[in-house]
Amino acid sequence: MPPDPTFAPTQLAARAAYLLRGNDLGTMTTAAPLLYPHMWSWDAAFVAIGLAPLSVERAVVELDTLLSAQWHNGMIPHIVFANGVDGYFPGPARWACASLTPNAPTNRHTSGITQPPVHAIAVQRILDHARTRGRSTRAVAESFLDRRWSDLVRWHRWLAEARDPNERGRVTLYHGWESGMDNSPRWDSSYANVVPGDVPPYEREDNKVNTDASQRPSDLEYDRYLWLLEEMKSARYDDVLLPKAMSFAVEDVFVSAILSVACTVLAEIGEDYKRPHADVRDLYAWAERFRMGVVEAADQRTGAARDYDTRTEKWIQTETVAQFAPLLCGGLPHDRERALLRLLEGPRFCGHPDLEYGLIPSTSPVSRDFRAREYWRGPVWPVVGWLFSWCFARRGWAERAAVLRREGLRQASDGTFAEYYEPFTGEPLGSMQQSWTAAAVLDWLG
Ligand code: 9WN
Repeated sequence: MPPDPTFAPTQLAARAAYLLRGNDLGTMTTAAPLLYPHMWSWDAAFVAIGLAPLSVERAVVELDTLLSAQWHNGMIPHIVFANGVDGYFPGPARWACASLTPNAPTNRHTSGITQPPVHAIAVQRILDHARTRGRSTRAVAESFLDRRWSDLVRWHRWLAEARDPNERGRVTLYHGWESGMDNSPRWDSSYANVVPGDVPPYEREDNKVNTDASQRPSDLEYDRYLWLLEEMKSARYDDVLLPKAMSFAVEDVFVSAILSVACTVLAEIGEDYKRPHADVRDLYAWAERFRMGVVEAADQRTGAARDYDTRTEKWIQTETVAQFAPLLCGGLPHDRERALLRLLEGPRFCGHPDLEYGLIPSTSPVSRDFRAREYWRGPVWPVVGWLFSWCFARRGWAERAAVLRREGLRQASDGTFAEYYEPFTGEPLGSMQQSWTAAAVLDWLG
């Protein structure tokens, strides 16, 4: 059943633009008005992608705000807190970053972990749009690049060095939130080894906003999330101490594929805009290292990629969207890539006969881990569809990119701009008015 009402493309674009305007605090856009009243790192990059067709200038401000909160070691933190805004837990007091580490900025409150590095894609989209505008807009985009180039390279360098010190080609995460796919079944076995110790008392805010418990992580999951924060704090967020302090440490194949793509994109920008040769060379080298790391994580027959638990030294095999990481960055031998595309388009994922839209569920509907409504355990996340469609277009798979765009827009035509959707019914779930959902629509319609 098509959703009712549905909005035509021009109406939908207007509503998406209106939504971003409404979520705009001035120099940052909240990830969502109630549930997420601050700036999130990968959300901000997608928001900038959505803002670019509306205003290159405003898109630049979004990335400038994020980068002005970059840590001195190069990390972009996963949350930049809006000044004086409460309503999200864990907030600045719980993270206590500035009092624990000199790496944290002192002029901004941030969290102490990171998120997927999609930002170079936003920079590319900004430059693309700027090229179609007048001279003053082009100058805004180019001076942004002058101002922030070294920060962007430092960000990628931090991921490549601090989070892959042994050059295995995969980014290590110390918290499931760092993956952006918080409670994905990918992390269940690793979280099972996280035994919460003395977690200081806390009150969740998320379940006051979203009162349907079936759509959010459980209390036990939250205890573990909060325990990992305590472990990090005991290591003072120190890159060198974290590997020993943390009871959760996984090599994330999806983040690694994103990093590989982002390094290539930034290197290409560097070549086009005549940035230092040494930076471009490093970026290409990291792109290759992480592509190889992803390929090494792929099943020999199906090409499906796995994460790796560095605590237990075991590969993690689950049927989630992350299996398709090699399709983002490339590098698989031809036959394995064909097999992986068949898996994606077949009945275990997009081709499942009961799906409302031909989109990628976060977990395969035939997996025993699948939960149709529960956050990253099944629902379709629009922004993930956008990422795949953008990568597919880049890889020359125009038809596949177009299908994801078409289905993504059909799903979004209900006008709720939901955070995620129930795969079989198309019911909007989680937060409504989610900024990155509107951003994906704006890019698709731009
Ligand atoms: C924790 C903001 C963020 C997204 C994540 C998504 C969710 C936060 C939460 O919301 O995570 O970072 O409180 O559940 O999982 O991908 O960036 O939209």
